[in-house]
Amino acid sequence: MLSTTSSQAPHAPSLALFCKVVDNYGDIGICWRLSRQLQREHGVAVTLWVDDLASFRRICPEVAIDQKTQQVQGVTVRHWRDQDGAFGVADIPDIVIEFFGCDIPPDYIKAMSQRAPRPVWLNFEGLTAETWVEGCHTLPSPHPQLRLTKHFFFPGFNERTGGVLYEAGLEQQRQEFADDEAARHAFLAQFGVTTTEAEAFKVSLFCYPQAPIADLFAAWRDGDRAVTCLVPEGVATDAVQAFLAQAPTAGANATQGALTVRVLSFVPQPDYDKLLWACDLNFARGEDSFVRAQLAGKPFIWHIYPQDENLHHVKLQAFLNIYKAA
Ligand code: TRH
Repeated sequence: MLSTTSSQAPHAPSLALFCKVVDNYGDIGICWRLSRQLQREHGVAVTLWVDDLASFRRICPEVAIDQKTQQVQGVTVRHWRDQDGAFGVADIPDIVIEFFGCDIPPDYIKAMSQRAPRPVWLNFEGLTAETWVEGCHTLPSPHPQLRLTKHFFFPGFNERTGGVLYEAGLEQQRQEFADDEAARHAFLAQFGVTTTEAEAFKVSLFCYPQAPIADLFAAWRDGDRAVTCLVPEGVATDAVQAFLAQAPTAGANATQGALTVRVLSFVPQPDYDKLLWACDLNFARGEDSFVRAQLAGKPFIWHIYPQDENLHHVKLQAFLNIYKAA
């Protein structure tokens, strides 16, 4: 596990984390979570290089999308515009992490090779429960020309992997929230959730566009239990729009039969945990929401990201194997 004891390093190590947003919010979601945790709990001076500030802003509204460099919650955020740029050894921190094999600028790598001591260089890979990662976690990958070695870091679900991100104090916060009905109601009320809606069976719905949501809505609508379904803006838009008979923008809501659907604005990342904690059932999708849904301790449905040649079936089965055994 990456985490849990809170300590301030006597000599704060410095670290640069490079994040390329390939799609959606998982890339920046994981990098932002890791950055904050390293800074808060381990006293690391973190610089987060990210190429897509607009996506970042959706999960962290403090981010300004027009700034080259900014401070956000103790983390230095730099807009990673391209592979150009001249770097010297003074620009290189103690640790460099590239997320998911994103190529960091060549001149930066050259400066890394000239620094004494050379930085620790990690490639932070994607999360999977497949067993092959256990043999690959921490493997070295020497640079073909320079005196530099990159090591693989594979997150995972056991001690032979790098674990998952899990903040100190998270369980206590979750428990306090669970014990505080007024706090839960106030949290939901900010999205317009009424007392009646809050007393129904509450579901958060974060899925990919392929999910058969129209059928799911029809089943809930015709069921005999009141259901409140909370959907972040931009998720399952066709089915939500059809149900609401209006644009699925934040605040839009409608009730048909036993089902109320309500669209929420995207919430800042720490509030996404609260949303999971406040609901009775959660639908999660990419790596990060999938882990957070588990940490929430509530029943969840994983709408795993569909991949070519049904590769996601292998990933899903690998997870089910360890989940059933646990
Ligand atoms: O956005 P995702 O679908 O991202 C995924 C993953 O990156 C996956 O690896 C990749 O293959 C796939 O895209 C293409 O789902 P994920 O990983 O759950 O990330 C969502 C992030 O957004 C997570 O950090 C939680 C955060 N979030 C908020 O902060 N506020 C919100 O309101 C919501 C709904 C999510």
